[in-house]
Amino acid sequence: MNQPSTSTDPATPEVLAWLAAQTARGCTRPSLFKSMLDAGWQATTAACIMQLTPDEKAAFGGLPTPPRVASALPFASLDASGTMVDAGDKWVQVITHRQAPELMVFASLLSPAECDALIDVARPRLSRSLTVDTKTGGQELHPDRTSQGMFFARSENPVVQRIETRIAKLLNWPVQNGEGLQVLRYPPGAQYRPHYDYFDPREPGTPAILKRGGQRLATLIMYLLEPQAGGATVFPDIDVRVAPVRGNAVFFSYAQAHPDSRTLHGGEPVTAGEKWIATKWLRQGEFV
Ligand code: PD2
Ligand code: ZN
Repeated sequence: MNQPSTSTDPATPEVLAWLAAQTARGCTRPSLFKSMLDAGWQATTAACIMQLTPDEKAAFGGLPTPPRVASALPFASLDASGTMVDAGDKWVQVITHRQAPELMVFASLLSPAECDALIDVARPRLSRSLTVDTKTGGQELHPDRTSQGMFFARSENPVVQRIETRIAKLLNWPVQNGEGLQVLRYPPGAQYRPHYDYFDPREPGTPAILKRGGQRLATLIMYLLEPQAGGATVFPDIDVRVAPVRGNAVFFSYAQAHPDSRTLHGGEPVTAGEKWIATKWLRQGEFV
């Protein structure tokens, strides 16, 4: 095909008609792109006319790759439709998205089999949940947290490893900067009163905690088993309530370790059945 040289908008009716005709006769997207390059189009112009997705740009080659800008916070990159995120081994649908703070609810991040696999391994290892004591940097029993819990080591088994790799891709954050998955079981009556997940910089124990990978920057709570009633995750400052639907997950990040982050959140009491979750906290640096 010929490359027109005079038009200001390269996506002329002639080019679009040619693209449509090639597509109709079964030409694949990569070969269409290559034909445009062979015809003398600049790669960036061809990519623009074909409206290549970021994945296509990376896969087709010939395009300058934008420098990887280190992000200060974990974040999920939405596709062009604004509803899906590439998590590597699957695409994940975003069913709620809010800003200030950045908060997303993902549908079916985990499969039922993955939820069951985490529960099965965690169950015999549960004990009454501890809270980090920011006065000393140690762990303490806390009445605000009436669940039972355990921690997986990072990459502890193939299912944990697969989920961690998926989360790293989903949130653009290295696996090494994540704490091990924490699994919590809430029997009827158990709850997690509203709190912040970052470590309070004013507390004397915080410097010791931060030595293991710096501050927490973001939280991903994944629902493994939904209770028959109760157990929503609530964000009182922004009036958000997330239903604990099995397989779904809520993500939020906090640029400041301060209440201005508006990330106060809690788990409402379970009133019937059991709620199980797995939480992944993401740190600034490598968590050791
Ligand atoms: O289970 C919850 O809904 C919940 C609420 C608040 C979990 C956490 N925080 C957490 O794991 O940090
Ligand atoms: Zn929390």
